[in-house]
Amino acid sequence: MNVPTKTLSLAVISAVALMGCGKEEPPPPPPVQAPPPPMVIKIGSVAPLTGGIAHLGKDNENGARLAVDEANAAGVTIGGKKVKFELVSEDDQADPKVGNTVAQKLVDAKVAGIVGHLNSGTTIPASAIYNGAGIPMISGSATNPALTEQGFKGVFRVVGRDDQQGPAVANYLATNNKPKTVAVIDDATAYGEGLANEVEKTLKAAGVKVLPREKGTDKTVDWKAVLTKVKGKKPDAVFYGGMDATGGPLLKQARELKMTAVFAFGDGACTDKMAELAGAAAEGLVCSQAGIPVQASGKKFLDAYKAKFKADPILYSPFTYDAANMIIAAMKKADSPDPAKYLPALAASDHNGASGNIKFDEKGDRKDAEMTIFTLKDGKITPLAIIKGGKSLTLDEYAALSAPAPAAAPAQPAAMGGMQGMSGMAAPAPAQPAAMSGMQGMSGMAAPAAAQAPAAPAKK
Ligand code: ABU
Repeated sequence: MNVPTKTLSLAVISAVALMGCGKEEPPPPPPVQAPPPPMVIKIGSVAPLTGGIAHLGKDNENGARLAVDEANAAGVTIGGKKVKFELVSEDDQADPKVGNTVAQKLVDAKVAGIVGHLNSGTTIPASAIYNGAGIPMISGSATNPALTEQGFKGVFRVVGRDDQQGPAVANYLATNNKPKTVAVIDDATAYGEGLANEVEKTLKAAGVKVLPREKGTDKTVDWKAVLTKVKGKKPDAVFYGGMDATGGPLLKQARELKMTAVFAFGDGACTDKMAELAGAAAEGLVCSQAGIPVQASGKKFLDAYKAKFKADPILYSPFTYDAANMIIAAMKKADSPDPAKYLPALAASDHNGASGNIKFDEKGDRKDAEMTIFTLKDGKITPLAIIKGGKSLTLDEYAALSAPAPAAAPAQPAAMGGMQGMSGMAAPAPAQPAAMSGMQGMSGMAAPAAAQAPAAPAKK
């Protein structure tokens, strides 16, 4: 570049003149320090995201994702460092073998905690993998008692157990529908068969005749042969242990065969999906869930879920939301994401979540888990009664029980947020007075698991 000699001379003269005046250029400002990157803490979410019950798997994943996103938005500091939670989601396809493969994948990815799996059949074998790796896990939906009977100290669930749910739905059926003979069908999974066993045991104890067990699989959608055999034995009621993807066709085909028996299902088939799959045939279905109904899970949670996912929660997302929040809260309390350090805080949790207050017993089961009995009415599963501590409550009674005392609730709208929408959503079914009167005499039906299950072995 050619610089004119005159211009260059002027610049040199100016510089010398400045030096001569003793003036210096101010030092450049120190470079702005970029904040240190946040510490990333991975939390695993695992459920079937493909296949017949992908809608339930996605619902479970959504609950955990909402909790993680809310924590990141609020900002969390652990061990003096800003943290960013990352949800690592895996699809176990509701298959125990795939479940074990993705469980190992999550361990290899160094997740610090697990929310999952959905099915008892995948959760039970995968729990041994997480236990071996020292990673705590909380299932928001697996109800087979065997999960927490293994003595694994990092294994928890935030729903009730099938040795609570089976007696609850069977006693409801026996008391309100008074069947003389009941057919019991299951899908040959850890969940379906286990729950059917509990129902059969309770019905027999109540003096009800139970027909020899009929079976399908978790893929069966053609039930005609099984139903034709069952119809010939003229049962007054049919209980099915299985999920909604198979229960819907079963109910639809039963009505096509002109079966008039009362049908009763457990939590896996206690969703609005039943009306979608079985149409009008689903009306009058009796079913149970191993926790409070989603309608009772809190306005804050319901609104946040709908805003984020443009859909309503289906079944157990309030429970996976709570599970993820409990893992995060335990890390904060221990001031460490190290599983060995936060596990004691997790085991000692006293968490007021979307699904109510959660404390764990020595096995890792939820203390005093609620059970809810529903009927399918106008295409929606409609809660009839919430069973808590051996008592049967309406939704409004449950809401009143769950609301904090007035003195502790200066901001009532927020405090009551969870329950404000309940009355409208829990319109009593026409049969409710009869149903409830039946339930009232059943104080033993939902005895806490602690009173029913064998003593826990020492935790491994
Ligand atoms: N509890 C309903 C479905 C999940 C399970 O297999 O336990």
